[in-house]
Amino acid sequence: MHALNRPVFGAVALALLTLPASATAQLQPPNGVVTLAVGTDATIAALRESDTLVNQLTRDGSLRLTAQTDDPLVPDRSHERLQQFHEGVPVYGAEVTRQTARGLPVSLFGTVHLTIILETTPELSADDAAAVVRELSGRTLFRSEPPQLVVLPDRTNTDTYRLVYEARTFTGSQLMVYFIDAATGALVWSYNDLKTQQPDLPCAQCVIGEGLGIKSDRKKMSVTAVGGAFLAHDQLRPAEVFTFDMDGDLPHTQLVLNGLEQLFDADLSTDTDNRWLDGASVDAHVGMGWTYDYLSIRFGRQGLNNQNVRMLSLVHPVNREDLFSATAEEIGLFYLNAFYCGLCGPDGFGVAVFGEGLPPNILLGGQRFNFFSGALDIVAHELGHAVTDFTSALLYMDESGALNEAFSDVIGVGVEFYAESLFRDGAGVADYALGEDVIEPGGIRSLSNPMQFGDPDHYSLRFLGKDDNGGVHTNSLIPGHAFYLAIEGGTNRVSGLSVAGVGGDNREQIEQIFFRAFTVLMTRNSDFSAARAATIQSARDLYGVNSAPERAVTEAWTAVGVN
Ligand SMILES: [Ca+2]
Ligand SMILES: [Ca+2]
Ligand SMILES: [Ca+2]
Ligand SMILES: [Zn+2]
Repeated sequence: MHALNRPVFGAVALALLTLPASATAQLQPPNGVVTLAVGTDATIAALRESDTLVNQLTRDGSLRLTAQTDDPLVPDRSHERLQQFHEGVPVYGAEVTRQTARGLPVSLFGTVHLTIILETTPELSADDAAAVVRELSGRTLFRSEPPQLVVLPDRTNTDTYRLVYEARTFTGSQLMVYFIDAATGALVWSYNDLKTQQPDLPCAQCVIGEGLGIKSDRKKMSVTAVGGAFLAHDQLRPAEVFTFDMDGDLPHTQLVLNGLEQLFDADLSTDTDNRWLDGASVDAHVGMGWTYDYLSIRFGRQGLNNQNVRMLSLVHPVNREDLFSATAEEIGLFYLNAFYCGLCGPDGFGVAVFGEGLPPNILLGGQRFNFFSGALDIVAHELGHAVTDFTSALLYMDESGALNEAFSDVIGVGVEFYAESLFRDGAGVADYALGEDVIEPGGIRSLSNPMQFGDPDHYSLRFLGKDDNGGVHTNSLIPGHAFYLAIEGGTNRVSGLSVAGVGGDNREQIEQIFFRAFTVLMTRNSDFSAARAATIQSARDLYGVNSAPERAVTEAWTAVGVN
């Protein structure tokens, strides 16, 4: 790992030599960590200075191009995503996005580290690190990726670096990301990367009550006829859509998620006369298809990865009758949640799993829990996590994690309004609540009134604890509420500041602004402030400087206290 290219700190001297004095002061903070956030509002000089720095780091091999895409919404624009390396080893979360118009820079966002001094020869081999991970996860059989060497910036002391192995592993209930010290084998940091619909509910909160049965709404679904039966396999859309009925077999479900057992046609949801009666399968299948259509029509995106990767979901991972013999962890994940596991599935391309809910006579906090796939916004939310995984890959922790969740809620709400506008059978009623069709009454979150569920509607009220990866499912309502205000307008409860929204008839403007900012302008470590800057930039790119959508987005972030 030595001398594959110039050490990064060599670039500092280069920058000092060629950048104007004003730029070096700004671009070389004392801890060597440079945050780039320049766009249409920056001076030409500031834009050039950041661009020059990125060019220098690219020339000396510190920044390497990892993705290049033409803008699907703005002609003549293109987007680069660059990853920083230190002596050939990727620097975790150090990434830059650069937007250009016919080769000229328009915006740059991200973070680079200019003063890394770190030996990059590991004491431990990747196999040693894998053994440590096996011990930590307590599993011998699981799906995992080979540990990768990375330079990990300390999350609190931003000028401190460690050489670590990063290893992701699905343990059956958690998608753990471990960072193992490459010298000592010690666990440096870990987090659960399983993107769930909501925080796990401990079963201590379970209460027993009474409820009603499931609803039955008519909708069309794209399936495959095979040997006199019909399978939930959509081959009409450019991306294939599969819905598998796990028939309540949790061990099989977990082995499939781990990649240890295959899925066969026999596992697909099936029906003999093509009149489908299993609501969980029907809603998952149709919801995935509509989410595909929405991404395509609204954003010109070809599926989850923009290359029409297959979409795959599992329903009925458990039986409701087995509730009382299930562990708290199983209840929290496979009954009372939905999740997207980006590493899971027979091919490792990701799987959405929709929880079974509770028997109709059991209430929890006064709410009934139906089959989670029955909520179009939840289906779209989980698939939104896949889009994030394939683009910004927002780190699922703290503010970047809350943005990851907020993006999925924005997609969930967007798909509901899209479906409603088509007047299709079974599209339901669009709203700014999440999960209201299966967690009744009310749902679990509200972008219009976050406080309805005790979530913050202003930055000053954000959760600062460690639970739920730093409150990713509650702080997400701050950007989520900004999204709502930018569309509908209104006055923020806390700040008293008013927003002139673009109006519901123009909702696609705000949807496109957010989608574009989150997928091409933001990076793994983006925080709320970066999201504000990126969405404002996106508004200018799409609708022009000082356009109504730009003003709406700007006012919305200010109203929720994000500057
Ligand atoms: Ca039937
Ligand atoms: Ca609804
Ligand atoms: Ca909803
Ligand atoms: Zn989520």
